[in-house]
Amino acid sequence: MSKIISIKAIQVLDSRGLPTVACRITLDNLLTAGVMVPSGASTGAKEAIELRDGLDAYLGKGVLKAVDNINKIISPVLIGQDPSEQENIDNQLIELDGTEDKSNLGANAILAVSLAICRVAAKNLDKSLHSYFADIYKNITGNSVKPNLPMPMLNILNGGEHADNNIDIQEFMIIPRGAKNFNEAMRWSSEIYWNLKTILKSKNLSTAVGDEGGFAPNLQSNEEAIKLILQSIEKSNLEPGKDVYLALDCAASEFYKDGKYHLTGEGRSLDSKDFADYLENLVNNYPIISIEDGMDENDFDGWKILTKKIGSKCQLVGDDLFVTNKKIFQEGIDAGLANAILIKFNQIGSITETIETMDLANMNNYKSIISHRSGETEDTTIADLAVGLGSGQIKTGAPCRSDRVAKYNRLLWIEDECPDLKIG
Ligand code: 2PG
Ligand code: MG
Repeated sequence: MSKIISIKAIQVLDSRGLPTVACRITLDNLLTAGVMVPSGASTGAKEAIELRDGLDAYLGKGVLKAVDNINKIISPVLIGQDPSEQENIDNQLIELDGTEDKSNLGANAILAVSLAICRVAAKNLDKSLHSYFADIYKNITGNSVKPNLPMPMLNILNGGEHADNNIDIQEFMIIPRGAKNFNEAMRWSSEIYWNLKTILKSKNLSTAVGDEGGFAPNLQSNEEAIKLILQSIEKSNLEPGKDVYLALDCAASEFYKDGKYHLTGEGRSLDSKDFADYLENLVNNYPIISIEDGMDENDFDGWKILTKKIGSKCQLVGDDLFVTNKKIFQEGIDAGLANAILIKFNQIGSITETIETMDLANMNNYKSIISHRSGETEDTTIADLAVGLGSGQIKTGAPCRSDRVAKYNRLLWIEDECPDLKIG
């Protein structure tokens, strides 16, 4: 048995230039592994708490308190322990924190340690991180998963909180579903992305990018964004609705106020029923096969209307709605809300809980998508997580910006190393 001899955290920067937590763990055989945690902008209200210092430095966004919690509180407890005891270690971290929302030590502190434990344990067993994730899924849940390569969902046009343009819907994604493998999926996506750039330029529209690498032009409407993407698919000699499909993340909680969905870019406000009609109309007219957070996180009646209306023909994904939280997700399942869940490990704050939530999805026939955050680093853990847990889908931004591309590149390597893995 190998033992942990050191746990060290420091403050590093994420893709927005804001601080985040990095953590490195060393074993007695001197194997070492490190991770960095991501950070969201359009966060769900019930997410686990990301500890921020609130002092002058970094406009209040420093994470030195979380770093200190790792170095001074967590580290002494875990030194000497066996890193292959993932569930046990995560439970100790949860207990040490002692709050429902991890506000004491910080979800950013706890997750950094939880992920670094996975990485160093996998290394110690000389296993790839993705096959190690498949193993611990079995250990934690008693169920097996079939690893595969995820179908990428690439956010090539950004709006909402992720861009300074007038588009209300946060993410317009392409899904290269007709591609025979991950490599081809990425080639198509890159070509579509570049053709979109050419089209935007030819219309004198901005080609500056948003937080997730997608273009962020000012447009007349959400529908115009969809049309531009369809043009770029065709310009790539691909067929929308056959080779390539579309997905949206409305992040509707961001524009829901006083019972109305305010599409300020289009100058109109809709109630839940009308907004569900609006989305149904988009699904009927365009090859949209997935809509995330199509309703506000507390508008359960709206979610029911939407699920009833288009749940049989469209993947409806709960992100802010479920916040990767097993308890909240179970309530949503019981109420019949949505039919898929977005999995973001920093919403809940440990790998064990992430896996438990994922298992709940599998047990209830909800689809799952492993997801990045809008604030990312070069850390590629989610690529391995998507493969190991066999989620079949990943969303990690545009094929642009190293913080996004790092994940896709890791998946290209995995596909090369594991030719038996199938996509989707
Ligand atoms: C989302 C995410 C990631 P954020 O809403 O799905 O795309 O954004 O990390 O800002 O919550
Ligand atoms: Mg979302």
